[in-house]
Amino acid sequence: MLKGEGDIPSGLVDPAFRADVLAGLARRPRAIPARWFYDRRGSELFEAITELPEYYPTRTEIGILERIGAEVRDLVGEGRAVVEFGSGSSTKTPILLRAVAPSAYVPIDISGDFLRESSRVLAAQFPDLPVLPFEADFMRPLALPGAIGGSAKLGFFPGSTIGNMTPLAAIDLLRAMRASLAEGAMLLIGMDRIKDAAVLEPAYDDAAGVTAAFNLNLLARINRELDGTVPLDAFAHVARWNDDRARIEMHLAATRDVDFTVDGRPFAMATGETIHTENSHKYGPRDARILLRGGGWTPVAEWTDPAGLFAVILAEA
Ligand code: AVJ
Repeated sequence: MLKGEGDIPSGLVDPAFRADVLAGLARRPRAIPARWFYDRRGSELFEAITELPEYYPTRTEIGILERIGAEVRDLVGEGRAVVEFGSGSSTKTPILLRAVAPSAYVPIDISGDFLRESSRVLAAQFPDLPVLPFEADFMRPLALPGAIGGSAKLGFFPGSTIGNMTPLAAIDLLRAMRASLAEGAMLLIGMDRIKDAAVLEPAYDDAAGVTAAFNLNLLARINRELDGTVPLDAFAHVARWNDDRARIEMHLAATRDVDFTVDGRPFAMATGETIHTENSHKYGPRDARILLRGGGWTPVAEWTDPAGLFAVILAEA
């Protein structure tokens, strides 16, 4: 096939995806950022992951949010502008918006398509709430829309998304959020807790193979969008707890010696060699508070589920 004749014309491929994949496959250890999991199929597979019996974080965090609404409202007061980092979850966001009766809702996402779609759904559910989607990279400090200028902000960063970042990057992000939300801001953040590897590993390597399919879909995306020849049957999903760094790591491990090309460039991997595709850092109670303080936030309250699997923390700037 000639370049550009695939189902996605090469002109529409995100140049940052190409750059990250080519650089990530060339470096040692090989690694591709987890954000590239989420094409259409990857997003569907992630939705399926959140419903797996082994994957406790989503249902546990929703349970906590449903329980703490009145307490959060008492601590943050009504009428703040809720600023969500990410385009919002159809289940978690409405729980918070109903609890704190905000003056406006501002979802921030780098992907305009997801943002517009989820904003439309939310605006229909909350007809009296100004919904102001903001297309931007929230990893950097940003100037929020002038329309919400006056009201104090409540940042919302659920899902343990912060766990995808190394502690250094997580602290940079927390500082950027503090700068974006400004004086008097508060932040409600979800963080997954450290627990037994016997619970963590199955959550990232489920019996039905959905997480394996999610991981391997990255290779399918590379083949489709970057004119790749990666043989998917030469790779296995690996999820392992790295105790030293307190994180689950996902890798794609070559099950035989394999050669392939991506965007015309040749790569060779030996049996057992891996591509590191995701980190999911976990934080104990003190770890989480130190991380927040490192990012310029003072924890004011925290909640967990009865088993202590997951934490939702409220902090102030
Ligand atoms: C969306 C980053 C929170 O780390 O648990 C789930 C992604 N990867 N299963 C997580 C994920 C594999 C998830 N986050």
